[in-house]
Amino acid sequence: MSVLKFITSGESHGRGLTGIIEGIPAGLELSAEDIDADLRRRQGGYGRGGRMKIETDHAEFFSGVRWGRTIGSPVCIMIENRDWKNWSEGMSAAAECKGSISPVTKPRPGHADLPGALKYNHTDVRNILERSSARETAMRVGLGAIAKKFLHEFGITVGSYVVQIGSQPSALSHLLLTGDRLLKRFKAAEKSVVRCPDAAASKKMVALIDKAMKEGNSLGGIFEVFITGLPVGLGSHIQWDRKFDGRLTQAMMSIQAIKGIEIGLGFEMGRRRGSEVMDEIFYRRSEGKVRDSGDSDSAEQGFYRATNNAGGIEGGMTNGMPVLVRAAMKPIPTLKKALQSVDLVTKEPFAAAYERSDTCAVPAAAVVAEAMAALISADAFLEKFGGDSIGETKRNYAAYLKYLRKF
Ligand code: EPS
Repeated sequence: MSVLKFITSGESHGRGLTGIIEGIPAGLELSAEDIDADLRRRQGGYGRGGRMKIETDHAEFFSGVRWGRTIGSPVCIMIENRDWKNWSEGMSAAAECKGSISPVTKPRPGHADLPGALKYNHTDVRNILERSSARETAMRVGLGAIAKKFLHEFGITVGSYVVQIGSQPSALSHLLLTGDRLLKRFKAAEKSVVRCPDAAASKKMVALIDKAMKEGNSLGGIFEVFITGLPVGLGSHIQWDRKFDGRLTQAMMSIQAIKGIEIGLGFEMGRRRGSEVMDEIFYRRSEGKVRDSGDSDSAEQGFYRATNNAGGIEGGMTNGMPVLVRAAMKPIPTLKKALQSVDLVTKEPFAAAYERSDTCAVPAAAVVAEAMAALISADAFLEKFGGDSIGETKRNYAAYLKYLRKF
């Protein structure tokens, strides 16, 4: 991140999660409900385990907001872990509580357990799994909601939808859409328990999750995240670490269990010929209907594209088309079906035990990915337009748009 900074803390069964974001300009309207709405979206989704029945995530401001607006100082929020009451000794900071619960010595394959225990010299895997847990993503969604609120001031929307759960695909075409149709998909996804806009596929996905749940197995899947309304020119071609796609994919890949990312046509690009994948450039002189894309994003005079195979990014810069990212999540590694592992202390083999777990968290992961996409977009936006107050950022942005129209 170059202008915005954020950090989270908190263990899954500790007292709660905290997050600090610095760099949001002063004057942004912000309420706890703005954040809670997204926290609820992350908690939903068919296939979650018993933990989500315990938690009702709610953000509390500790700093940075006064009388409903940001004041320019770091914004700190906290989300309480309701499950903490069952763990207050087992996860206590007090030395005298040591030994109040048994250590976890059996690392689960697919989790951070073994590499983390070896790296940090722990024989109690709890010291690793408490932080590697996807519980931490609640705070990313909290901070991401602040970034979304900021982006909203500039007509930028971030959304997501699920396209596949396990072996069950949807009938959704691959990442070629422009603004309006993405928003339509998003609306339909919000009505689906698996966040999939294809109603027929949603039903089959639910049935597949039920089957996996009965068998004590787990499922991964694929989702897409879009960002509409981004102006041309965020990120830069001039250095590897300034490229918008590089920044975005790092953010996506940092989400627990994400194993694959594509931008635009992605891997399919590698299978097609050059003449089939480039997004040709057109120019519209005055207001009027876009030639054939139906894209409301490009209603003004200027350059536009009729396709979006590049997923809105060329040369590491946004090109004015919606940014499109697709990510694959692996199945959750905690299973009823025993997996082979080795005890950290006795070095004896065992079959990894089942703990309370989710069966499928793909719908939730898509909401987390929205948050990460929002944070990266807000950072790149502020890098280009600056501003210590929202008014200043808006003036700077308006001047840029005027310049683009006259270019
Ligand atoms: C998680 C295991 C489960 C999930 C948890 C992530 O929690 P528990 O061990 O308490 O049953 O429900 O996700 C959340 C708590 C959350 O808020 O998303 C894991 O091991 O990653």
